[in-house]
Amino acid sequence: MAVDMEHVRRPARTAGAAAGVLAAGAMFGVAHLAAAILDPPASPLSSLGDTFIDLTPEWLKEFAISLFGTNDKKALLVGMVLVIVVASGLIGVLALRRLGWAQGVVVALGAVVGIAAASRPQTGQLALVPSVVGAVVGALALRWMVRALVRSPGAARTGPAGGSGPRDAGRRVFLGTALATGAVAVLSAAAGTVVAGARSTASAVRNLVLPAPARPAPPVPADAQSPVAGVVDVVTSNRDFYRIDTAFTVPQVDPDSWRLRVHGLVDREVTMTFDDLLAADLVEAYVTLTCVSNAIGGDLAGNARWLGLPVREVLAKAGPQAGADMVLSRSADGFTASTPIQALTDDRDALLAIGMNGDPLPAEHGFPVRMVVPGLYGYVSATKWVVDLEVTRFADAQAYWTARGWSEKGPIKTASRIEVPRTGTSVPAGPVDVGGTAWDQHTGITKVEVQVDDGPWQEATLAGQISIDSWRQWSWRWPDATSGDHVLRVRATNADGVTQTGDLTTPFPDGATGWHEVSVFVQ
Ligand SMILES: Nc1nc2c(c(=O)[nH]1)N[C@H]1C(S)=C(S)[C@@H](COP(=O)(O)O)O[C@H]1N2
Ligand SMILES: [Mo]
Repeated sequence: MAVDMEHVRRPARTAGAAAGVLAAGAMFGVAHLAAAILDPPASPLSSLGDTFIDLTPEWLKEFAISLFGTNDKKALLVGMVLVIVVASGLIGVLALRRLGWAQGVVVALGAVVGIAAASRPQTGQLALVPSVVGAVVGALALRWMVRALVRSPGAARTGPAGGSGPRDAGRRVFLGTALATGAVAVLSAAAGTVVAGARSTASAVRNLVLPAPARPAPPVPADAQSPVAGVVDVVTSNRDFYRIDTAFTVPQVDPDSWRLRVHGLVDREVTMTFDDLLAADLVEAYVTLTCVSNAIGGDLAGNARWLGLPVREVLAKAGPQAGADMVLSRSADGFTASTPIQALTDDRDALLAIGMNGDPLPAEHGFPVRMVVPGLYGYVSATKWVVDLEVTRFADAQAYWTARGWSEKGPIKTASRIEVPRTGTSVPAGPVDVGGTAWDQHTGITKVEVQVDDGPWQEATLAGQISIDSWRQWSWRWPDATSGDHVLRVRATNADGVTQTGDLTTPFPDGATGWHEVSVFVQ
């Protein structure tokens, strides 16, 4: 009897699981297409991903970033798909015994995903609809496939000795329903992607012609690039620029309907349009952005030429009131950063940027408008897709990361790294060229030193300085590397004469400290 049951159930169970997974595919595909038509950010996978990111506890996020780096979103996507496949497979198996319950679970899950979508800041009033429509289609597809399975006498009701004729016929019916469901899943997902792509800001980014700056950036000195081959480009291309944000899918903000609202502790509210920005006197400046999560020697930093309107001019129009000490900037997707008002009103080039290295901001770097503030880590200043500035007080409001325990103030710490030679590589004995990059935005770097093993600190040659807001490259010739294992260490000194500390700390809560070192083998 037991053996018999095994024979009866095993194929049906697999088929049930397959039906569950296919139904989920149809559910997500149809919901994606419906969202692309009604409200693209309401697509279920992206709103699930965004919700997951916002709910992730700090330790898990740190762990994910340490494991996957800037591929954390791809990793999350793979993880979500795996969870959905397993869960829907189980629902499919449940459907073999309790079809009604399984359908109920599908519709309930659709409602939960719909609620997640509707609670995202960038979705509109119809955000619940796509997931619910998808879930209804998924539940119907599940019913259709499971009915075919259960009706096929060979597959579900009789043992292996049962007649092969009816069993094959039943299987064919099931296969037909499964194929049709799979086709619905694939075609609707593909159509949704095409429609969402057509509605994206890609063409707006392409078609935007940037105005000439009223105040161009001074030219890059001819010697700004370290002469050592292999050191990063001193101006980072838009393609190579690191990307860090909480957005699972890149927010699509239409420049024509973009508005920046300035409010809070101000004498008068100000609203700006994108055309207002284009018509303003724009300035251009080289500014190096750095992420607070950057590890010692890490690559979460980039230097670009930004074009934008000084934030202080917009604030001046609104007239900040006495007592305000912070500006809470908010993005279209609900991210917030709390920036000391001082850094936005002094004479530095804190910008509402619309251009990056001569091009409109790429969508993933904040199109159409982002903030760039020299000297502060991105999490407290560099809001992409910015739509709102609230003049307020640190005592009255928290921002996305500060509410999660990161420091309220995020001045960038002096940092330096060795880019050549790379750690773990071997180099020939004799003279070895060493090079890298150091930064202390809005103060500037005036000295870089290198140490071999426990020898004396030796002064490197600084490359030309683009601006005190940009990083600065350096080079040093190791005169006579002798064969064996060696450690090279670097430290920088800023224009205030303060040398970077060698004390090792983690990025949390306000940025890592410590000297970068590389281990090399000299042949
Ligand atoms: N809307 C939005 N803006 C954001 C973030 C974000 O998550 N959402 N992350 C900030 C952080 S932590 C950093 S380091 C910088 C990174 O900017 P980039 O991706 O252009 O390099 O963007 C900042 N601006
Ligand atoms: Mo960051």
